[in-house]
Amino acid sequence: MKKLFNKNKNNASLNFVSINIDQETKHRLLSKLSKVFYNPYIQSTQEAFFNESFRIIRKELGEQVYDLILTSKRKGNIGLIMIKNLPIDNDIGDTPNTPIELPQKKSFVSESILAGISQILGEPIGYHSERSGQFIHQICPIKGKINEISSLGSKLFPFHNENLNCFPYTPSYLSLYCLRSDQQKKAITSVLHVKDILNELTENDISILSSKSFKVSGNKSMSVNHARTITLPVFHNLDSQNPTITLELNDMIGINKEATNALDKLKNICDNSESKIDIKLNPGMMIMIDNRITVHSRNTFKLQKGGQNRWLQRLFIKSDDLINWSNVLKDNGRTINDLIIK
Ligand SMILES: O=C(O)CCC(=O)C(=O)O
Ligand SMILES: [Fe+2]
Repeated sequence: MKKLFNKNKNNASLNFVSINIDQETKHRLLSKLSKVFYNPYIQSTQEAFFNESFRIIRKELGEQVYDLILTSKRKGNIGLIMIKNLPIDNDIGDTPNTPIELPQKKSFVSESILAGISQILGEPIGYHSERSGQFIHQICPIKGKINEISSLGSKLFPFHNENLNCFPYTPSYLSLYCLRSDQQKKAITSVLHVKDILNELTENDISILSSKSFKVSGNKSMSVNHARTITLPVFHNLDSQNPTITLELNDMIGINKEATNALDKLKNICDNSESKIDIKLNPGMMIMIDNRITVHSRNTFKLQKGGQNRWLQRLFIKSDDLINWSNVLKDNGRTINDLIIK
């Protein structure tokens, strides 16, 4: 089959940047960020928290690393940025038990790393119906939801993009920061570039998958019963060199037989792709994933007793101003009122 796009030396179209923070910078960041006292989980101090964390990162991350992230954003074709050896809080406490339970820890080092570095790419955003509108999400297995196919479970969470039911007001990036890995170190987050999916499909499949024939409904981690269902294509902007993707393998259904068959084929390609980048997140490791040009997944992992479950923190970022976000943003300029998206 003729390949539509050329691969890079990793045999994948995914361009990714990997950064290692040196020990001196790590200690400096820990010392400065330990003193951030603005609470990211309280409305009255959230803005001050975002400003303060960005100010410290701007100053202390080091010009080289800062510029590398900024340049990656400008290029627009970097699907994944990985940063290792970042500091976390001295005592992180137990993994939270509910999606909106706040961490027990006394400082906000991990939150400041997540928010400070993510702001190099754009503005943090939240969704009214998701996790009570919180910006920093605790990503860990939640009692009663562990068998759910979502970021609250521990079962295979197949390839997806974030918050498709709010399309086109979907995050441009999602950032994930690891505070605790699963004890067996089996959890793997995988990222796959849209071009590597397109390369495996026939012209006819691509044409079906570019039609508005795929239905998705409310996100499982939405805390309010969110009813919006949307029908959209899987592939967009195919006439450019930078196609984009909106896929949710778990929830999406084809609206007719042709669409269902094409989606099945797509699922098979994603599941068996040799071009995906597999990442084992360790404490102090952060990834920023472009939610427009890649899809991501996570495999099954084991639960742990005594507050020791795997624990990530997540933040959504918007950097895409081609659409008019102001139509759906609340007065704080950050919360998307998904209840009014038409
Ligand atoms: O647990 C992971 O590694 C990723 C989960 C996920 O897809 C998400 O939080 O958006
Ligand atoms: Fe996700």
